[in-house]
Amino acid sequence: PRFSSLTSICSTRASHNEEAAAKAAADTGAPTIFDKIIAKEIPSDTVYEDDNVLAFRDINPQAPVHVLVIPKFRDGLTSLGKAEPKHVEILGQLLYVSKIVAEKEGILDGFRVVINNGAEGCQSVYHLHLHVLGGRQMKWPPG
Ligand code: TR5
Repeated sequence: PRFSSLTSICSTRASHNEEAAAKAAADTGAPTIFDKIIAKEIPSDTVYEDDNVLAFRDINPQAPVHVLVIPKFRDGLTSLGKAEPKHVEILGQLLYVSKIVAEKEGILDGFRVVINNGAEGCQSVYHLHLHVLGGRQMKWPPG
């Protein structure tokens, strides 16, 4: 089957519990771990915050700089594939905050913004998020 080894393809997670969680991840619309991060019930290393957007360091960084940029109000945006016209403004804000994050982190001359979408795109958390990656030479094509 197409996704039989999805977890090993997509994940570099250290713990089996997290792997199990990732394997079970599906776009159910259920609350995610990011809700707890937004509510400050789980601590995160915040890089940027405003009324609509939160940016915090990825717990499993894939580059010296690896920051996640998320909308505070998911509003149906479990993934980019769920975007509708009403989301255009927040989508623009998320992209602009990615630039602010790159600037703050000193990587404006070379960085990458990634959105993983769905199982085949290796998405594991169903609350839209932009990965801002940099601080090393990136490679192309990505895996
Ligand atoms: O795989 P996708 O594109 O969905 O990205 C989800 C990202 O969330 C991964 O890069 C994870 O490393 C990251 N992640 C997962 C958790 C987490 C986190 N980043 C910061 N803090 C986190 N906490 C507290 N818990 C997580 N489960």
